[in-house]
Amino acid sequence: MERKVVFSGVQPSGSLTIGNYIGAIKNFATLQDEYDCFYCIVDLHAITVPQVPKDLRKRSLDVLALYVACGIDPDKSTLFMQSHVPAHAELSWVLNTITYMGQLNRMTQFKDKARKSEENLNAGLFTYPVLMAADILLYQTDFVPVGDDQKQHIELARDLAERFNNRYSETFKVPQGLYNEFGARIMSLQNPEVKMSKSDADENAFILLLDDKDAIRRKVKRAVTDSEGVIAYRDEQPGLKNLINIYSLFSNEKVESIVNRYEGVGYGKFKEDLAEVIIEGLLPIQEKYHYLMNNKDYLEEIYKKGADKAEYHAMKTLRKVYKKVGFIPRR
Ligand code: AQP
Repeated sequence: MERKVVFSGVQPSGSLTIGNYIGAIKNFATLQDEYDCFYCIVDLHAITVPQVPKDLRKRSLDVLALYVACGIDPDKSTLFMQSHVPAHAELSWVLNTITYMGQLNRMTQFKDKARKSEENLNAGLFTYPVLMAADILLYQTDFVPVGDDQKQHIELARDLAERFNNRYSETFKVPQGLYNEFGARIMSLQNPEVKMSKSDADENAFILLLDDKDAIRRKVKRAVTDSEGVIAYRDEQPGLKNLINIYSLFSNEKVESIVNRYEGVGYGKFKEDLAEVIIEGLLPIQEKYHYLMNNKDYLEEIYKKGADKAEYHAMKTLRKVYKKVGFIPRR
């Protein structure tokens, strides 16, 4: 029986945060024994906001090393750079022609990013979700493990697959988002109303997977809580609730048990312990990351092999699409 397909990607638009890890990457490794997994470094997406070319190259390799450091086995999963497989951009163009402007206008991520980069409101930022749909649909994907900030984009991918299938006959599998029940949205440490984001201008808002011990301790200490002074897990204390979530996700201890243990203890002690839990959780990832970054030949081998394999599958779909829309085959 054919295995079901999983696709997901991460932008090399900044150093990765514990939000990216908890919401997405942590689950990638757990899926690879059961499914055919494609994990992409979506560099084409990253240039929708200005990037320094040298940094982008470094970060793209960083994301690859972090994928492997977080437990993804390159012999089981396909790891590759999006720009190495031109079919992504090509399918994206075709899908653009069946996407309604109104749909893209409703995308909350576009609205948020447009607000932040008014001077660079480029068309790529607007059509970002169409490229994401192309990424997913090229691999006849069944499941897409992402944080819940991506729900609207997954809906668009489903919608475009159905629209294309209805217009030209069955071509794409209609994918499903795979969201964590718990931890699908880690919030900013400085403003618990917004999600933790690697491109946040305030570096105290996020913890990076590669932050050192001092930075982690400092950022947790400065995390915004409230003046209630009581450790409780409730919506009225959103900063604390987010910290308890992070504690639970790193320690695998149940929320209830954490709250009971810290009953009557001040925020200071809780934050100190939280910092240590995060440090301990990130340590093996950081060690493996540094080891891999000293073995760049190995990383190069992974992304080259990955691109060949990804391209084989992507081209199968793209050839079908080109035929259905009426392009003359080259041979
Ligand atoms: N705060 C978060 N909590 C849970 N999951 C999150 N993800 C991102 N932030 C959180 C998930 O991480 C995966 C990779 O995200 P991305 O790099 O493709 O883009 P993003 O969602 O736009 O993430 P950032 O960190 O906010 O990046 P920037 O600042 O560059 O826009 C996705 O599955 C996402 O859901």
